[in-house]
Amino acid sequence: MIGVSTAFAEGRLMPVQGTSIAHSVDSLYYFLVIASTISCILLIGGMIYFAMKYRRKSDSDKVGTLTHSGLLEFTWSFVPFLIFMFVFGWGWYIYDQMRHPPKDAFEVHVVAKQWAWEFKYKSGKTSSNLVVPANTPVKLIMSSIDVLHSFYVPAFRIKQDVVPGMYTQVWFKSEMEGEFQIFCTEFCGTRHSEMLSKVLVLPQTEFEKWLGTDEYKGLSLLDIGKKLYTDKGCVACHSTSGVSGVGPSWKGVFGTLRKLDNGQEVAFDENYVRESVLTPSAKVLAGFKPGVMPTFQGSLSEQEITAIIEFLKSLK
Ligand code: HEC
Ligand SMILES: [Cu+2]
Repeated sequence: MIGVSTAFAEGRLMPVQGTSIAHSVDSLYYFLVIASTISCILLIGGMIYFAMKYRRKSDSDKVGTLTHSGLLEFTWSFVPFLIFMFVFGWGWYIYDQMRHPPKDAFEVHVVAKQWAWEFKYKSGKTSSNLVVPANTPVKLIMSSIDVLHSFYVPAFRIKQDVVPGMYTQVWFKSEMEGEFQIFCTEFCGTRHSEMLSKVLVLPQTEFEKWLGTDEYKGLSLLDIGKKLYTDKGCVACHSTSGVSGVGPSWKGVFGTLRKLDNGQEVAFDENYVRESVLTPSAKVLAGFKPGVMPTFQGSLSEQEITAIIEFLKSLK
């Protein structure tokens, strides 16, 4: 994971610079930090120096006549003005680049919801991670189906609100292959902090292979569910035979009432499955330990969860 905390752990001041804009943003940021530090030293240092030098040493010290220097006042106003205008121009230049994606940018649709990201490609493929080719401009067209979210990739230095009822966009060109953390940076409810996905930047050819292969082509939801049951490792803990292992067996459970460890009873329905998969600790089945089942948040798309539900239904 490439977040701010890991940057510190690795002895860097900032997250890795995954895009060209990251270099520009960091340069501007460092300039501001250095310019502010110098101004602070000059100002506070000057103040302390003058306070010492001209302090009233004895009662007989007269309060001197205060005079005024037009040139001096002009200079200390005009020089900061020039610096501010310089920062403004520089910031504008970077911001303008960030706002305007190249015409030929590769487009991906992003759907934000409580509490997951979903990435939709024109080919019809959907993914819970944003998979993109390296060195290619990528434009994200984003919307939310519920509340305000915000799309943030620290390593790319891009951040954009994702708003229900409208589209917002952001673009980047990743110069580095690898895995980068996506955060939601707009508090969006209880599990806001779990709204995590990754950007996976692949070489062009590998990306095309990824995009071209529709791993579920021609499969029914039920077949997809069956495939995921083994591929995602549910099989290790959940049997379909009626015998419980680490987790409860799935045989004949759909549509029944389940007894939880807090004594409540809940219906084993679609929402229960969805919740169990995304946040296993929300409701724990009586007789089982919490914290054993990992969350599949970010590694199962909505379509895949639907497929698992269909598979569960089929296990009479
Ligand atoms: C490491 C073991 C493990 C794996 C892997 C695992 N689970 Fe679980 N699962 C559990 C345990 C233990 C429970 C019961 C405790 C709880 O409810 O958290 C459980 C509970 C559930 C429940 C609620 C079950 C009920 O009978 O009320 C569902 C639904 C579920 N898991 C789905 C899945 C799916 C889908 C996968 C694969 C994508 C999966 N699990 C992978 C261990 C696992
Ligand atoms: Cu969010």
